[in-house]
Amino acid sequence: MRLPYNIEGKLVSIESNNSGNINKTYIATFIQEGNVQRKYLIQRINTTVFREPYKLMKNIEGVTRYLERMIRKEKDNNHEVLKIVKTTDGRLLCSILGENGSRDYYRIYQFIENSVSYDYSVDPQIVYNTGKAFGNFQRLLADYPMHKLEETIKDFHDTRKRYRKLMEDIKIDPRDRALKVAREIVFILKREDICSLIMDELGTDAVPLRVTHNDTKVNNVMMNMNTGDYLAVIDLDTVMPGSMLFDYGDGIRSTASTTAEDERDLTKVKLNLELFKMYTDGYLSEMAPFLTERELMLMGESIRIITLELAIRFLNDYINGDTYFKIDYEEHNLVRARNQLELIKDIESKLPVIESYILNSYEKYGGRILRK
Ligand code: GN1
Ligand code: MG
Repeated sequence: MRLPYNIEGKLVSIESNNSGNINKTYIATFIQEGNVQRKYLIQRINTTVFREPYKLMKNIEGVTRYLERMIRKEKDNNHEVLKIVKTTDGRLLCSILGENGSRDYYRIYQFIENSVSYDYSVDPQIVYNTGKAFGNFQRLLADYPMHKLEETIKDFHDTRKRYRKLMEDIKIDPRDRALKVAREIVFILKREDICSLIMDELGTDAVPLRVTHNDTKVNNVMMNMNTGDYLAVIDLDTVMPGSMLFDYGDGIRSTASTTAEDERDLTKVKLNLELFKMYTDGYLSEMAPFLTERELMLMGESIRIITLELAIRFLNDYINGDTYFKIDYEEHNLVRARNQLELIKDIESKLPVIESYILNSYEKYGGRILRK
């Protein structure tokens, strides 16, 4: 297969990369002039999940251009922005006829040099900088014209709808799996009320719509492998208007858990409070001055809400026969769901500590509401 790109030099290798639950990623290495090695990220977009890939790429182009301008304006020489490589005829994507007659959509990004991403890290500096990277991303995009953004996945973080969909699909139970997960379903049923906590106010002055990332996993920040600082936020497919609460909560869920989200040994699954604190400090060092009082008050709960949302999504996919997330084995989605439910238990037991730390950190980083 030949992709219509003018990349200088000689292709020396293409490797498949298994991170990410949705798109398929390859890393291509070229030898260019002066014997310099350059890497490129080739991704096939999952069009079952992202139905309108051109609109998605338009979002990414708009946001990355804007971020570049902001970084230059702030004279920030330490951080970078994801760079799209266009096709020979200037397009953001190329489409190719796939094996079964369907269209496959590919895009290429420049690999960010001297960078590394972590699926898991207990290094306080890395965790602090992960929170800072996502806080910085939100702060820089605060005035981005939101109307220009397409909704790449409708109702992506609508926890209420995610809950309702699970309940509907349980009734249909296409793979006869619901009985087996009765305990998990009851656990979720008991927490129905928190599913509307953010959603009921989203779009009001209290919980405003902001330009958000919506997939703030630890591995979506490329870190500088020499300094440990963040280099760039990646995986911009879900950049849409949303709440900062889902971004913050998801950042903690993914960065401060003591295990990967598919660890089977549930006795190991906990929220690491030290890492929670580092992430919170990093995030608030960028965003504290801009938060509303209600946002601040909901930050602790947001961690529980987004973890519940993920548990719901994984369990729903298991019940439906694993049609959304990539799986490596038969019960992968069930393992993920159980892991997230276990994490919720630990988050709940620590909520008072979590909430009081958020207020301390907020004051430390110049938040003003509490001093009124
Ligand atoms: C998916 O593909 P990846 O790993 O970046 C998912 C996120 C989930 C995450 C859970 C578009 O992200 O919402 O939080 O898996 N992305 C989409 O690991 O559904
Ligand atoms: Mg990702």
